[in-house]
Amino acid sequence: MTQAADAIWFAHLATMVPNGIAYGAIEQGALAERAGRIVWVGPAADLPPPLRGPATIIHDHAGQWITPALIDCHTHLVFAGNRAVELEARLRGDSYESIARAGGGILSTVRATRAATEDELFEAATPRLLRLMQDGVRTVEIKSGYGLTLESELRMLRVARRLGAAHGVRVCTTLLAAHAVPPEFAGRGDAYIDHIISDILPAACAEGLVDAVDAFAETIAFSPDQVSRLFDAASGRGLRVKLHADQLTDGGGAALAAQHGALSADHLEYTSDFGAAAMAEAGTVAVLLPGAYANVGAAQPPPVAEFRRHGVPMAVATDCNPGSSPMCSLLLAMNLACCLFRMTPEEALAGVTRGAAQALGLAAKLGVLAVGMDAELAVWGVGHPRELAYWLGGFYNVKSCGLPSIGVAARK
Ligand code: DI6
Ligand code: FE
Repeated sequence: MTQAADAIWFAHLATMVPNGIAYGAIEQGALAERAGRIVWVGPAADLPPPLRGPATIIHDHAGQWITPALIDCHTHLVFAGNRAVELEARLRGDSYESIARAGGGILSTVRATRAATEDELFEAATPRLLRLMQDGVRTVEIKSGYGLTLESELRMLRVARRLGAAHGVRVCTTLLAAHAVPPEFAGRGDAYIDHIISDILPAACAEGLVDAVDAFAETIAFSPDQVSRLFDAASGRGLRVKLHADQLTDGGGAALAAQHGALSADHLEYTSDFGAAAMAEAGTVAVLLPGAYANVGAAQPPPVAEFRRHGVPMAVATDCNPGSSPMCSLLLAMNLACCLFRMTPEEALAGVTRGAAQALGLAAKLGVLAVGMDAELAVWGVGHPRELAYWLGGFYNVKSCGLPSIGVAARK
C-alpha cells in the first residue's frame, strides 16, 4: 500500500531530466514529497490517489512552473570591501592582469578581508546571499581565497558555513588558498604551495571546512606543476578538485583539471579543442561565468560549440566576487550565458540545476526533479521556463522556494 505524501505540488514541471523532451517538461504535473525526498513525479492525472492522505499539504500552483531550486556552483561570496576603482581603471585602458601585477586585484581584496572580523565578513556577505536567494538559489558554493593565511582562510570558510546555517541554504565550501601568491611569499609560489599542503589544507580539513579544493592556474597565479602538487595532496585526502582554468590565456588548464579527475574546470575562455575533449573523457563539468567574461572584457567567449560537440556537461554560475564579477543574480548569469555565449535558455537552466549539481558532486541528490532526489523546488510565476533566461536580472522573482512541509533549514 502506498504511504501518503507529506506534500504534493501541482504545477507545470521543468524536471530538467535529460529525456529528449525540452526542459524534461511535464505540463499539468504533480510532484509528491515525503521526508524531504521526491517520491512521485508525473502528470497530475496519473497521481496515485493513496499519496494524497488526510495530512498531506497541497500546494496548488496551477499554471505556474516548478524547477529544481537553483544552484550557484561558483562564488567568492565572502569578502570585504569592493573594487569599483578597478572598473574605472579598466575603462581607462588598464587590464585585469596589469592591475593584479601592480598589487591591486585579488591582493587588494586580501588586504581588506584580512582586516575584517568574522562578524564583519558575515554582515558583508549576507545581502549578497539574500539576493541570490531571491533568484531561487538554495545551494551555493563559496570559496575562500581572500585570506591566504591559515587563520584568515579558515575564517572565510567558517563564515561561509555560518551563512548557510543562518539562512537555510546548503553551502558547499571550497578551499581556494591557491588563488594568488600572498605578499609574505612574493616570488616564492612553490613555498606557498608547500604551506597550503602541509598547514592550511590539514587544518581546514580538521575543522570539517573543506568540501573541495580549487586553484587559479594562470600566468599571474599558479603553474600547472604547482596546481598538480596541490591536487595530488587533495586527492590523497579523498577530496575532489576544481580549477580556475584558461580564463586569461590557454595554459592547458582544462586538460590539467581533467587529468586530476576534477569535478569542474571553470571560466575556460581560452580552452582548446584538446582541452574540451579531455574534459568530456573525464566527466569534468565546464562551469561558464559570463559575468567575469563581460566585466573583464575578455577577447573571446568559451568554446560552447566544442563543449556541445564533445558532450562536456555545462554549468553556469555568477562567480560573485569583487574584482572580475561583482554580480549577485544567477538569473542574470543565465541571460548573459545566452546573449554572450550563445547557450540556449534550456542549456542555461540546465546549467544552474543539473550541471551545477554535477559540478559540486551532488548530482545523486540535486539538480533534477525525479524520484529519490531531494525535494528542493523553486516555483516561478512564468508562462514558460525560457522566460527565466529572458529577463535581464530576473524580473520574475521566484514565487516560493524550498520545502514548506518540513522547512528548509539544516539540510546538507
Ligand atoms: N578568477 C576570477 O575571475 C576570480 N578569481 C579568479 O581566479 C576573480 C577574483 C578577483 O578578481 O578578486
Ligand atoms: Fe572565480
